[in-house]
Amino acid sequence: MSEKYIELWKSIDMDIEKHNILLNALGQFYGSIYLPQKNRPQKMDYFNWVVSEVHGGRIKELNDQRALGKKVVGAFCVYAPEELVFAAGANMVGLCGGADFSVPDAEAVLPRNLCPLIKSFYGFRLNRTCPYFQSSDLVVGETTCDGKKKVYELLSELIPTYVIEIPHRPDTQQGKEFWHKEVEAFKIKLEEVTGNKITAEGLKASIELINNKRKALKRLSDLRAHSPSPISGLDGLLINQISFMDDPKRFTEKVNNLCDELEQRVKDGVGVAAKNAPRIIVAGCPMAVPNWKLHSIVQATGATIVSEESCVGTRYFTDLVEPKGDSVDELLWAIVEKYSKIPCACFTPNDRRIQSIEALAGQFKADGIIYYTLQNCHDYNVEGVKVDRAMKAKDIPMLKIETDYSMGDAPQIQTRVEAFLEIIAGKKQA
Ligand code: BJ8
Repeated sequence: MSEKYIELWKSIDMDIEKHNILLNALGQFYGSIYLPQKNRPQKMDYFNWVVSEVHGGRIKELNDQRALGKKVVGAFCVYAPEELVFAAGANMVGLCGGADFSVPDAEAVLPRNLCPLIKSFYGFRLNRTCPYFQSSDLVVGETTCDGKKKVYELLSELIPTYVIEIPHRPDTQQGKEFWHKEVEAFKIKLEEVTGNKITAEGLKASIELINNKRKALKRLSDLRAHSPSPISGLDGLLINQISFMDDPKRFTEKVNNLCDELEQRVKDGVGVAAKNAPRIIVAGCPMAVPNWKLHSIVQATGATIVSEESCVGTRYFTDLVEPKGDSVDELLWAIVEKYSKIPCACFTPNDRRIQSIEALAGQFKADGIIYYTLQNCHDYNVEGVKVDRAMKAKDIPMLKIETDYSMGDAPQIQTRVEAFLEIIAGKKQA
């Protein structure tokens, strides 16, 4: 791939040499984790292809459209209202923030004791190895956690950055009104950047586009709830990750094609793990590409991850925007309603999230929860205390893992996961 796209990468000012090192490492990592999986659905071929072209074909597609005037908005968080971005005639992509590769560059500037996701994305912009960053005309950030909001100040020195202020008590009328003003201001910003007016008709169409994507992901999620699960946790995670990079219309169609195949597997009783394999839900911080660390460790033990209670997972697709009303303002309110239901740990209080984990544990017949926190993520780490209490009350075993993107602690995590699975096995026998 490196030769084929070299001119493209030069045109978006990438560090070609460093990027080659990243691409080689990524290819090997993917090959060693994903390709040896047995009994993968045939329709995963498309998603393998997307990964192989994630720094090539998709970047060409975005830049070909940019040449025709279509802007690219890069984002980090599921609170960035993508319906508005598409209604403004732009593309939206998730920016790289899931790899250890860029962390040393970030640590040359930022404090080391910061969340790896933040260091990763800042490092990717600094070292110019993320083609999505390099293709973005605007980056949209949000005031969720303190680390992110302070790093956006530094990021704005490197790339045009717009920050949406997120109220942390969205259930109050005050919070909703505040959010509505922020969404309205973002709409004006998008119109300014793209030169396109957002109309009610355009917004309705983009709401439908993104709702369809969320519905397809929900359909996939519901299929994973079957026992045995017809698809592996690694593949489920990969599709959730790709949802932030691929063209939404094409992606939706491909996920639905995959779901057709999985429905047949369910009818035939075909699964990817042993029938009695422990069923695990991972709850916590999002896992951006290529963060496959925990899933690969858990899967190697023979257990199945059946769901991710995460923004790269259920928090992204559970609720839809209800396209109520015919004016732009009514539709903006519909967006506020939907987005304020996403239970990020930056909200306080955040009981909706605990209720959602309890409900998922029931729906997915989970044998246990692995509570996943990135190092120095105070919001998810502290909220883990309440989640732990709630799981204890329901007699659902929970293991807390706090980690970063390096593989240094992988053997310890594996040992802890194995011990956790023994507890689950003992409980099942009792
Ligand atoms: S809505 S989870 S995508 S903020 S892991 S950077 S919170 S210190 S990513 Fe998130 Fe939006 Fe919330 Fe979802 Fe900070 Fe924690 Fe790091 Fe995090």
